[in-house]
Amino acid sequence: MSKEEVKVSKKETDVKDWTICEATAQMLNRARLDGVETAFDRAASMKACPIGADSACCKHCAMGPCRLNSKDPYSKVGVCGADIDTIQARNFARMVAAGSASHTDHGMAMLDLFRDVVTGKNTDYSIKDPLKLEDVAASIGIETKDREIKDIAMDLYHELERTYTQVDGEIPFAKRVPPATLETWRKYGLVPRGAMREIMELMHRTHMGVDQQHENITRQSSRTALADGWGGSMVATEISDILFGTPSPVVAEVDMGVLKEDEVNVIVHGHEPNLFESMLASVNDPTLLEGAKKAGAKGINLVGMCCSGAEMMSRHGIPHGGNFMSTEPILCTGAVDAMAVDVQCIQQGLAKVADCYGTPLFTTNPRCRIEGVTHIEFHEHEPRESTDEIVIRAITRFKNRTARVEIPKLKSTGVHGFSFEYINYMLGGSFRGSYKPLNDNIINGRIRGVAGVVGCTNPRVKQDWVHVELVKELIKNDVLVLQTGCSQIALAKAGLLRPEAAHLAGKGLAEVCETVGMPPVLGLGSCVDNSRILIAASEMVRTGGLGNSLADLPVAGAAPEWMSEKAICIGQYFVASGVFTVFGVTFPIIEGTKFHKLLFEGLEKQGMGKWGFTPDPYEMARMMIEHIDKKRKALGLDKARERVLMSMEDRQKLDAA
Ligand code: NFS
Ligand code: SF4
Repeated sequence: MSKEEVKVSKKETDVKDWTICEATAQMLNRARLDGVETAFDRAASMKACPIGADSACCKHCAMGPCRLNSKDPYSKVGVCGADIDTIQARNFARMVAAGSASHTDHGMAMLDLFRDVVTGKNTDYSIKDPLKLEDVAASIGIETKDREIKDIAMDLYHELERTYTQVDGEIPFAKRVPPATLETWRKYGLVPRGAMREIMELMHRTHMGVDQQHENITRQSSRTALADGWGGSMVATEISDILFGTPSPVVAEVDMGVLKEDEVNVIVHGHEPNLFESMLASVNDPTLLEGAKKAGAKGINLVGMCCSGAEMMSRHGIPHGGNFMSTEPILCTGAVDAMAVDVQCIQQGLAKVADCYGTPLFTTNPRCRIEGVTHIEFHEHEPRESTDEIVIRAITRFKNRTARVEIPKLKSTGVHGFSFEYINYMLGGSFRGSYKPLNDNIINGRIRGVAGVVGCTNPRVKQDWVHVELVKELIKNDVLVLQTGCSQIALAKAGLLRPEAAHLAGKGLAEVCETVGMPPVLGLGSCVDNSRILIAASEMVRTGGLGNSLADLPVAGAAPEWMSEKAICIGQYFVASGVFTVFGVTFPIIEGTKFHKLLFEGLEKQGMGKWGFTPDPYEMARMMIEHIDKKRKALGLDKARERVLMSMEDRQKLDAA
């Protein structure tokens, strides 16, 4: 396509084909008028490389890069002789390694902060939830009775550090895994030692000329992924809860309409809650508020985006501006007076868009700098230095706003913050919480099963559409949906995270929602909070009546609009934990290859879960429900559901027959 043609086709595409998020669509039109380019434009003009999309290429050494034939994958091998299964398994493994590294490095940063708080080196943060601290400590065998919080905390720190640095043995949270699942992992050598060791070994094994057997590579991929789900991510969640508070339901507003024309708007976009917590303190500082007033603003409006945004929304009800694919468009409102980013999912394209609208963009983390962007480093021992400075710059920008301000008048109110602990309490409905009511409702068939719908948005598919259609389809069929990350934001915008959405649910699920007063879609927080889903699933096994291992549960997972390596890692740890997990958009493996068969069939035969793929939300729902029904049948629960869902009329018909 020539440049001219690209221009024409860009004009011809209706932005409504790119997104169902109306605020994002409005801003994409604004961007066009202003001649500003976003990732949506770039995705439309850059075709995905077909060989790369199939993972049929390797550039692990300079004898290559080697390209195999994706149509006839066994017709060729790489210069070293590597076949398609080796190449695909290695590429997949490296995605897992990168994803696991991202979550575990984030978790380790949280743990570093925790250590400094416990030793008194850092006094800017404190332990907000000592009860959770005791629970987590007890869950991994630390004595908590009659002990000082500080002593328990120090022991907990030392134990959890093993999640990363241990060279031999099993990571601490392996103690939380249902015994039958743990047995399977031990049998195949999948129990992680420490994340650093697993990631290192996986990188080693995928180097040119090392592991060249796709099954063996995949075992290490699973082990590395589990070091994320039951390791790095779980530590990130638990330590964040201990330091910043365990979420419980809170009402929050989502969508671009949360920006305020007459206030200084500060957006924090990224993944680490410590920066955001400090920003929350800065925007409430009387001196800075005074400064904002002097500049003519009514106040300072703090808004989150992506995952730390989802966490802050779940913990404190901080409004959320939108998910991943809205991070560039929101800048087109002209209303953003500063955007502070830390790590992960920060598109380099933000720099140019921010520049076009005179929005100061700041990087804050030593791990993430962007060419041409001002870096104001965030130091945990002096957190306010960075965030105060960013707020001051935002106030200055407010005073000198030149961009035309256009804020889409769209926002949706929902309930967020369903931590594992709260679900326990909510369902138990008493002082001593319990998952028994959830299990009972699954056993009696009112709830058919549970689905985790998570993950990114991706300009290769219509933003939010696959998420929303899939979730609607699932709840209509009595599947309770748990959500995290950008998916949760998509459904919040669509209005499904409120109790009133129960009318969209099937009869059985609606009845449970109405009795408990909960939405049919529960928002759990950020992507590292997928660990809450693992903990909830383990509790379902422990509570009883639904089998012995995680693989026995009538549950399924999905990332319908995924894009990141983190998502692949999450998928792999769900699968290795025993969950059927379906991805949309594209899948980086050629169908019909041995490696494809291993992921999509073989792992299940080993007592784990398996992968599934379809870009179509209705087909995705069908696959997940079919799997849930298969598990119900294996548990002998298939009859119960028919009984409970039968209407009076049906019953009479049956009697008459
Ligand atoms: Ni998850 Fe969070 Fe969103 Fe995808 Fe990115 S923000 S960690 S990777 S895009 S869900
Ligand atoms: Fe080619 Fe083998 Fe080198 Fe990969 S490792 S680039 S397949 S020669």
